[in-house]
Amino acid sequence: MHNTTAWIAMGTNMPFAGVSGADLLSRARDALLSEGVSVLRCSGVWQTAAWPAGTNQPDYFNAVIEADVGDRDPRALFDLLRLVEERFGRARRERWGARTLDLDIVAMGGLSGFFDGIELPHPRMAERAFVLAPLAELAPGWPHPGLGRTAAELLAGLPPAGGYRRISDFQPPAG
Ligand code: PH2
Ligand code: MG
Ligand code: MG
Repeated sequence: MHNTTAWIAMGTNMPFAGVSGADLLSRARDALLSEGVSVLRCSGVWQTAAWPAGTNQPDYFNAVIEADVGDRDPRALFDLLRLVEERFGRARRERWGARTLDLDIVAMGGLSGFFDGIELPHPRMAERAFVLAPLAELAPGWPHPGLGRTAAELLAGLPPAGGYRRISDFQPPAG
């Protein structure tokens, strides 16, 4: 598995060390760069209502980055994402609770199945506008290997929902 393209979803709805929202996402992107992940492109930053509806949490800020993860396999990438989450103060309390930083592997190329416990594509990505909207900016034609539909088609097929909007471009990496 060489030069695999991965799409990594980023989300935050709690500040860490006084940093929040789009600033926190760009710092997380810089942390991935410094860990040797070649970030190729970034979606815009989207402000999205917490999902599922009714969880009474602050809005999230979401983005997707496209990266060349070299010869990392899904488990190695997952472990690296965990490490960066922890560095940004991530504590795991409840499932779907508010979080400082969430980094999820959306997909790696066309991989489909379980890889050392990591399911790809992410099992819930196809239902989530907060993943599909930024993904479709970068890779509208990426075909979901299990569903046979592209990112853009999956997004277009979601029930109409408000509650998400693109608020800015991603800031360029810190000099
Ligand atoms: N992440 C979750 C649960 N709910 N809702 C939004 N809008 N954005 C997220 O990133 C998000 C969520 C679990 O990781
Ligand atoms: Mg998540
Ligand atoms: Mg996660």
